[in-house]
Amino acid sequence: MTTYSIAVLPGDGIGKEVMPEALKVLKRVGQLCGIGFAFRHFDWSCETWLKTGRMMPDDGMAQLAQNDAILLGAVGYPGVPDHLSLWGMLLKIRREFDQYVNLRPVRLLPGIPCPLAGKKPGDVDFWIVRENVEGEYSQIGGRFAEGTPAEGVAQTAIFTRLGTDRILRYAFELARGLGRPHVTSATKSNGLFHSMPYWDERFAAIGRDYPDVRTDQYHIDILAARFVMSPERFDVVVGSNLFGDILSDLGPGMTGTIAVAPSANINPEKAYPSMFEPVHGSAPDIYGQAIANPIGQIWAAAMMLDHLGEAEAGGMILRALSAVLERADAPRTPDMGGSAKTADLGEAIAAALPA
Ligand code: GGG
Repeated sequence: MTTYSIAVLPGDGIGKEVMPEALKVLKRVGQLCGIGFAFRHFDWSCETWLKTGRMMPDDGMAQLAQNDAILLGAVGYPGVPDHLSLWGMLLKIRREFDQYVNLRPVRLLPGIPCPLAGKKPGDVDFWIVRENVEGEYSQIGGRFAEGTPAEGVAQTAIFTRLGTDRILRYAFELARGLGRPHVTSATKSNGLFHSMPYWDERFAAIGRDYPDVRTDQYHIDILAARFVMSPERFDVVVGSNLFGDILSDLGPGMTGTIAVAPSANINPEKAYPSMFEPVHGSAPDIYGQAIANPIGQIWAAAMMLDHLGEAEAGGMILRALSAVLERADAPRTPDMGGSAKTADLGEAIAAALPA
């Protein structure tokens, strides 16, 4: 039996509430498929920052590096400036483990009221490939002329040839592998004078290596509108760090609730552990009520299994959560229009796995 060492970081807020449900489902699927998990728990969070001034200990990355994968909940909580908590843990892990691909599915699941009129499961089903370690997310810049009428800030975005080409290539390979040879690029080359014309240039260059893959590109503003108006036209959408982040909240928002959306931070070369998390954050407004939807965390665990080469087990989880949502009497958390508790839904998904 293969046993995987999984670093478990619930993090902040509802991350602590949804993580136990994902572990419950993983343990059950592990029993069914003969997969062992050694969960190593880390309680690093904004509470750690308040006590120590850091999100994780000095040897935190070395501790994480010893695992096959990382399962993360949420990062950020009132009392700690968001940019410090994010850069102190989430973005630090993405960068130092070169998890340059952020893969996020946008899929309308059964049984969830969809705000887009007339759409049913199958109509909205595509992938967002977000560049995850450079671009607009940068610590380069600073304040100038502080305290004077000329005060301002500069924030620099970085697009390297290596970083741009490898994410574009990943998107093309994904589209080919899915048998849906179509890649859409998110750009804004009419407004961003340097970065986005370069992005477009590299998109065209990499695209020439994939003559079988159809391409199109939209400025981010009209792309957002097209997401809402005609989501069925998309297969794989590739975007920079910021554009991909925004689109991958918009996408799940269009499917009724962002709480179901997972996110895989992948180092495709497997030189470092990859990290799997729900798209959602720590949701302090509902933390403590035990009503958070655990599906994003559970689906993230399924993506982790796919990455580890356990696609059969990952597929079982997806089928179980769809089967639960298809039931009229399914426990639904408030974001899905019900009044169920987090654990009720997690339990139902674990119970829907084959006996
Ligand atoms: N689930 C992880 C989490 O807390 N995400 C919230 C967030 O703000 N993420 C920013 C990002 O993905 O760049």
